Amino acid sequence: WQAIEKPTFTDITYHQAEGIAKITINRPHVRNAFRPETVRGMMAAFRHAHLDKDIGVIILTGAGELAFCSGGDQKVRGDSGYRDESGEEGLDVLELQRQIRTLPKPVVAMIAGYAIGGGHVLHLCCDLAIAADNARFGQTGPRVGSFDAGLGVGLLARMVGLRRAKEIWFLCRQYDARQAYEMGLVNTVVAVEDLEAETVAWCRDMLKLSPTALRCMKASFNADTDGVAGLQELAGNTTGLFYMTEEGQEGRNAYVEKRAPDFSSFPRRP
Ligand code: 2NE
Repeated sequence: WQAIEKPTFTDITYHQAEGIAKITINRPHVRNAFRPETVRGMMAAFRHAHLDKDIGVIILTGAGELAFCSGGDQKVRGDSGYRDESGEEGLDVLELQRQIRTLPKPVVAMIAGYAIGGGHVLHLCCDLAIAADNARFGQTGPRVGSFDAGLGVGLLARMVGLRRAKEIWFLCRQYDARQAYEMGLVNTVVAVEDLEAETVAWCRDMLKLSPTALRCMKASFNADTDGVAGLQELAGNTTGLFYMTEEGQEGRNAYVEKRAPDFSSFPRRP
């Protein structure tokens, strides 16, 4: 897989090829911990991949083989949040989580090494997770004076069940790739040297499928957990499909042509 680099970010890299975008957290000296600039870069990159009609699937990963992501950078954590270069405290990571969850293309977490703390929550927000055999998973919040009681709890409990989710948050232990697979946290485990090839193979399989079907299925998986906001996301897709029908277009045409709409030729299907 020969990807082209688009070099516009400081803390991340963005590559693309064959309909696949790869967003890589590039701070290996801190096990790919994120700071405000990293989150801003990821959000811009996800937005770019979302809007790019050539992209069908997105991979999220971390640079090197030691970590996917180790969560918030504790060295820039101030007394009320994470500091950026200007000294301002604040992190848009919850918005990033929602963005990964709602953008209408599959997002695959490609995990070598640690997926820990807020990095673990990021992989939970992805649609699929491919783990290398050296991957390690866990939450650390209660140890370092933090927690993610939103998607970090809700998605985890849905994936592994309440007992396991409480264990993961209440004990802050680490779990290896095999344990993660057995809990339903990841889709498959492969040798670390095969990680990218396997992930790309999964992406290629998805790229052969109907983008509209995948888009609606992704929205549907969110709809039951996200209440009215989830229904809005799913319903937006049905409106988009309706616009593409002659029946939908008759309403617009009649308005523009200043006449009464004529829906008589459209069947009331059983
Ligand atoms: C990730 C882990 C288990 C890796 O351990 P190991 O032994 O492989 O590496 P080491 O030596 O701990 O780390 C290497 C370097 O990376 C830094 C370390 O401080 C070290 O730097 P030096 O001391 O050599 O200069 N590093 C690693 N993770 C970092 C981090 N998150 N922030 C800043 N520097 C980091 C081990 O390193 C570990 O447990 N890391 C901490 C994981 C953690 O607690 N993350 C924060 C959870 S809270 C969170 O993410 C969060 C939230 O709860 C809510 C909202 C937003 C974020």
